[in-house]
Amino acid sequence: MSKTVYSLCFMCSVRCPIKVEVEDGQVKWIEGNPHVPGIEGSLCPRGAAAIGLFNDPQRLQAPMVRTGPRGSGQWKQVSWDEALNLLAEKLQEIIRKYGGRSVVLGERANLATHVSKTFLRCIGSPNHFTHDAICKGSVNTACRSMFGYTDAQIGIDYKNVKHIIFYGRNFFEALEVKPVNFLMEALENGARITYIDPRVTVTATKAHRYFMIRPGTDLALNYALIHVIIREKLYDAGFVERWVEGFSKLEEFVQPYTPEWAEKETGISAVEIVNLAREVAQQKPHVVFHYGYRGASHPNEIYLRRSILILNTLMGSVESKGGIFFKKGPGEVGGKPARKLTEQKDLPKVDEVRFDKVGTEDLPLPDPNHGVGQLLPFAILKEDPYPIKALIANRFEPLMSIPDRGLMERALEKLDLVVTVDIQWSDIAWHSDIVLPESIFLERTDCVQQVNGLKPQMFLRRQAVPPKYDTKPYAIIIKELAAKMGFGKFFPYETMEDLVRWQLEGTGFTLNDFEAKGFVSYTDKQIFWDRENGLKLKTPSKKIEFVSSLLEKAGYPSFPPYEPVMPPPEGQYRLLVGRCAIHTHVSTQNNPYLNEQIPENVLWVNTREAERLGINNGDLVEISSSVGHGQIRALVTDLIHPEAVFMLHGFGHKARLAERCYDKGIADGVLVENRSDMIGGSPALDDTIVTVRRAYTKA
Ligand SMILES: Nc1nc2c(c(=O)[nH]1)N[C@H]1C(S)=C(S)[C@@H](COP(=O)(O)OP(=O)(O)OC[C@H]3O[C@@H](n4cnc5c(=O)[nH]c(N)nc54)[C@H](O)[C@@H]3O)O[C@H]1N2
Ligand SMILES: Nc1nc2c(c(=O)[nH]1)N[C@H]1C(S)=C(S)[C@@H](COP(=O)(O)OP(=O)(O)OC[C@H]3O[C@@H](n4cnc5c(=O)[nH]c(N)nc54)[C@H](O)[C@@H]3O)O[C@H]1N2
Ligand code: SF4
Ligand SMILES: [Mo]
Repeated sequence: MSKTVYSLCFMCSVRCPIKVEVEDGQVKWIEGNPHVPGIEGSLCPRGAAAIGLFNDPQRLQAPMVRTGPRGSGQWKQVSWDEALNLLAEKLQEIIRKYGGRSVVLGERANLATHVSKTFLRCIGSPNHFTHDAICKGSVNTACRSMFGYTDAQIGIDYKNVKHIIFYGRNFFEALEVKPVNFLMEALENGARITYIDPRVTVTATKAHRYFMIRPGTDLALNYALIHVIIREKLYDAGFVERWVEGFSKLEEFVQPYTPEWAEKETGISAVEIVNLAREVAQQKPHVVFHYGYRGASHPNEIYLRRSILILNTLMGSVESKGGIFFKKGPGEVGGKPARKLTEQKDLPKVDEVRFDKVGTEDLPLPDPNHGVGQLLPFAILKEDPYPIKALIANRFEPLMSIPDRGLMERALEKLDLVVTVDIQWSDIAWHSDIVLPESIFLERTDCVQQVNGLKPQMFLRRQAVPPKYDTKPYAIIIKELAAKMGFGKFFPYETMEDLVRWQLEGTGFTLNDFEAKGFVSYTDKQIFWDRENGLKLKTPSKKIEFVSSLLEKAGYPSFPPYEPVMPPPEGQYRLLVGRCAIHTHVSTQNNPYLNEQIPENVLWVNTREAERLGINNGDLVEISSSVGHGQIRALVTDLIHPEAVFMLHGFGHKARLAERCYDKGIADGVLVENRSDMIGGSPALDDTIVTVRRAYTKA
């Protein structure tokens, strides 16, 4: 029997729409959903490797309970009933002794996040966090400080862009299929790319202009760009006049930040800075300064992201074709979004301080919908604001994704209960007491994906094949656990299809409507708001706030003076980290196909520096920071700034049963210090200083 199923990829969390061909319960072929513009058949290498995941005997196959010391690898396979009974019992005991707030649930934001939030409200815990802060918290806060919208509520019209500027946004490697295809289309129509990174990435090689910037100095570049744009009146005066709050303060502030000043700080010539400002201004408002994700993550990140958003606003490229736009929800066309379990009226409210203190005076600005996950080890170790006793990790890997692995390991030791829901042997699963295996995305229907944008839509992940092993969808696992703890009524479904039907009630759409193409649209037309009078800004002033009431009310300046970045001492470097096209974060290194492509990471070292250190290409080097050390092979190259070294994130796994990637390369998180931009919420992942020397013996 063969069938075609429209679904959503989940080899990374971009969730590209896919078409899956199934024959006799086996996945035969996966391609991008041909009905979706910008996808039209395409997949990235990781999406294509999903078949390798489906067939991988090394993935989790049944619930497991630890029998030896934590991390020893001694496990007993148990039934779902046994696992969930044990978990319910342990949680109830902890809640009885320490209160619901002693339980933290951390997850990569996903389609079932509302299920997790519902569960925590049932048990009386405020402690839900997502990966968001660790990924792009400062971008989120910067967007709210300027527009009143989060970054997730803002999009980019790549297809019509005429010039796009990336600050370490490694667009063609750290990729999302649809935006890549749209930008390729724009390139064919003559669009230009400026790429700024201390390292020559694949994106740099596709750019029309590349700046090898001194690491950590992008803010200086931007202050100088703003200086030139204002001095030469290159900005969109009408748009600024109509929509901006605080322009004259900015004008005054950037006076001293000349291109000549920035040249000394950034290493980019003043002439080039002026040229860039003049060139982009010719294309306004179809110009995007990309606000980025992870590139250039330093403790003042919020101000870098704000400066990027200021540049977009000066170009008038807000709510314009080829600019950035506010995403439109179904309400815009009189429709209703899919329901979430958290909307249930009688669900208890929890009014307690969070473990990370987000929303209090200590940490007023990061988004409380996501929290600041990297603060978890500090909260556990210091028992501040109160003792944390249990961690549930779902689709999130605190040991590899929260910086400073040693710190997180010490924190885990203090917990009474560690539970992981995963699809494979991650390091956190390996260090858990109970491991609950989720069915992989090809094996499960998921909650509805509400996709807001120029056209609001809903997508659905549908089960393509039955689970190969004894696994379940997360929303079913939580429902069964909640039922055992007496909260079953807040989870009104037996199957995933029931839950989807419940979510769709009132939207006017049914499950069947997704059959034909895998998605439904609320409208056929793109919705742009009127740039004269129709921008529905959500800031207190209803303007784009260069002078930000959000920041200033919390006691932070809108334009802090620039603080120079000191070059590291000799033999020391700023450690930069990032992604490649072949792997997803820490998830795919054990995939049989992807592991074959890139089995371990190497350390990029600048050629001149390598000579000085006596390091040849391929040598084993010792790398150390204030929090950890390790050994890794050197890649000696001219393609990186002499003040920096670089390694791929995601290697150095320590779970023995993930055999292909076990102990291959090293984890950047062992070295990266756990320091954050405490205004915006992101960890400063590119800011740790490391010492590099040749290793004479293998550790
Ligand atoms: N293939 C693949 N694609 C992905 C992902 C994946 O895991 N794999 N993950 C997705 C996710 S969740 C995210 S957040 C995005 C991440 O997307 P990006 O943020 O584009 O990805 P990174 O690989 O982290 O790239 C960071 C770049 O910043 C550079 N950098 C470091 N310091 C500085 C600096 O001071 N200035 C400048 N200008 N650059 C600097 C680094 O050299 C590096 O090249 O990718 C998404 N897409
Ligand atoms: N040191 C350092 N830390 C970082 C980064 C970095 O570059 N360096 N990058 C940061 C960024 S941008 C991000 S977005 C985060 C990402 O952090 P994470 O979300 O922790 O990373 P992922 O690799 O996406 O996935 C984590 C876990 O999800 C599991 N998983 C995959 N699919 C499923 C599924 O269908 N169900 C379940 N239950 N589990 C599944 C994987 O097996 C893996 O163990 O990390 C951040 N942390
Ligand atoms: S970007 Fe690649 S891995 Fe991520 S969802 Fe799309 S096809 Fe899958
Ligand atoms: Mo991310």
